[in-house]
Amino acid sequence: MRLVVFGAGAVGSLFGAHLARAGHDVLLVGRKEHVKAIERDGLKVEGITNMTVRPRVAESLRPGERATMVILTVKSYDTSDACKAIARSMSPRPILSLQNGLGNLEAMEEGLQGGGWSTPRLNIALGVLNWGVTYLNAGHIRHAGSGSLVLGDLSGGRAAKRFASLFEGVGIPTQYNDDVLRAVWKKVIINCAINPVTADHKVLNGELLTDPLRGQSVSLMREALEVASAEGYPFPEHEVEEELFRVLRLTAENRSSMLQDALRGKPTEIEALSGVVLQLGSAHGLKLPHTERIFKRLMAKQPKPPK
Ligand code: KPL
Repeated sequence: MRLVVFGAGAVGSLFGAHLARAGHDVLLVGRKEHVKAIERDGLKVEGITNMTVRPRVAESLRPGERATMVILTVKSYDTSDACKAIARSMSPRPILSLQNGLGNLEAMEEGLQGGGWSTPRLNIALGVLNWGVTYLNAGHIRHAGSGSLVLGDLSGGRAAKRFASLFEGVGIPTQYNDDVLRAVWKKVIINCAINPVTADHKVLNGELLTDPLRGQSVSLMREALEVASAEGYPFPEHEVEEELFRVLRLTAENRSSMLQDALRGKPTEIEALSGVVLQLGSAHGLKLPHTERIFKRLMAKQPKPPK
């Protein structure tokens, strides 16, 4: 199958590698240095997965790009622009978001519509991935741990079922969930509890298993839980706490995506995580002191997203 992975960072490159190894014709769209390194030496994956593969690579999409399906793995703040470029290059087809944060669905619809797709929601599938993957350097990533991959469609759509069978076919265990927005919220809560703490203290995920960072992480989890519940997605606290520690154990040796961005001097996804949680919380009259404090600290440190 001909596949485009748009956003060849750590996650996009890993999915592209698995699909290419299984014989799919993969085009990875990414940044110049990564593209050049892969053209020269192939894409190297180490860790719990080891392989070197040679997918096709490009820095942008050509008009009339042929692809059966598209996997979107750009940072949340690049979603709308990326989707506009995709829609300008090809007619409507299944597109899966494997991204962090809230607001990606709306940004995808805006971008795809802006690029000319008329009812993009029917083509969009959402994915929730709890894997630890690190971008080591150009052409080289580490797969540190695998949690789960949950996919789902929005009302009326069928795209996620096609992605689920694609991934199962290449040996990536995938669950299909009828209420994917609930799964997105659960992941957002987990990311709000892990990513900002690791980026602020420059530590691996596993450091959050012990105090004092464990306490900070649980406080952030509780605040995000309150907001999720006010938004109509209530979760039993013990269930999310168990999931938080399960993800921390499975990805203990991993640098969270936010820490990786912070160390590379890139903008982080703090606005699509704690920032959106704070906005929604304030609309519900909720006080979120831990989230507010860490949001301000990380916003003060980060460069502005490129426009
Ligand atoms: O999603 C992640 C991320 O880093 O963004 C986790 C699951 C926390 C793995 O690090």
